[in-house]
Amino acid sequence: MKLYYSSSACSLAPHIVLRELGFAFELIKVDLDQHLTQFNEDFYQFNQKGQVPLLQLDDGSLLTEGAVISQFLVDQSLRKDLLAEINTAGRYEVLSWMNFIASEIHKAYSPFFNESYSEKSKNIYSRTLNKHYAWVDQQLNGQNYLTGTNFTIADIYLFVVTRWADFIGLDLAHFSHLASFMNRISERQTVQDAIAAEAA
Ligand SMILES: N[C@@H](CCC(=O)N[C@@H](CS)C(=O)NCC(=O)O)C(=O)O
Repeated sequence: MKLYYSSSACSLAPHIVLRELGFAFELIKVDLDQHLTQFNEDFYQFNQKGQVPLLQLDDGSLLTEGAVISQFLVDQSLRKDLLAEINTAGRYEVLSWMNFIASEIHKAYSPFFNESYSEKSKNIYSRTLNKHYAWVDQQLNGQNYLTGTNFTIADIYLFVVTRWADFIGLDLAHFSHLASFMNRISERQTVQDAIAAEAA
């Protein structure tokens, strides 16, 4: 398998999932501004959306959308702790989080990485993020992970997008349960290995 990624982008989530599962994979770096892979290939020829993550399977087929790639990867494995089996309540609880993170949190960061947004617009998105994180912080009160005691792909995705708060100067320190969660996830070896590999 090949994972097309950009350093510290949302592609870090399926990257961590690949390491958690112990799958063999190749990382292909993409320059999102130039739309070029590390081999100087036009990235649009692989993904017309021009976005990472993109997963290429050994048979050449392609899969986009990070939240779905993470689900797909776990479903190829025997690990049921990262995402419970189909038709179990636990699975849909995790998927509900995945959808919330993708649609409400992940995309609320996008304006901060786009120069065409005004400061006024960014302030609106800051307030939106604060509102969502206040709710997330409450959910993490008294539990280590989003769904309770079990580490799942939703925790990985939340960790990856919440790292961006530092990059954009969004202060989340007052959300103490969230801060503990971020420390907890950052201590995992797979997370440290993925971040180091992307920084190399
Ligand atoms: N809906 C996509 C969004 C992916 C996305 O936003 N990727 C960003 C990096 S975090 C990207 O490739 N941005 C470049 C672009 O949109 O041109 C997903 O969840 O996988």
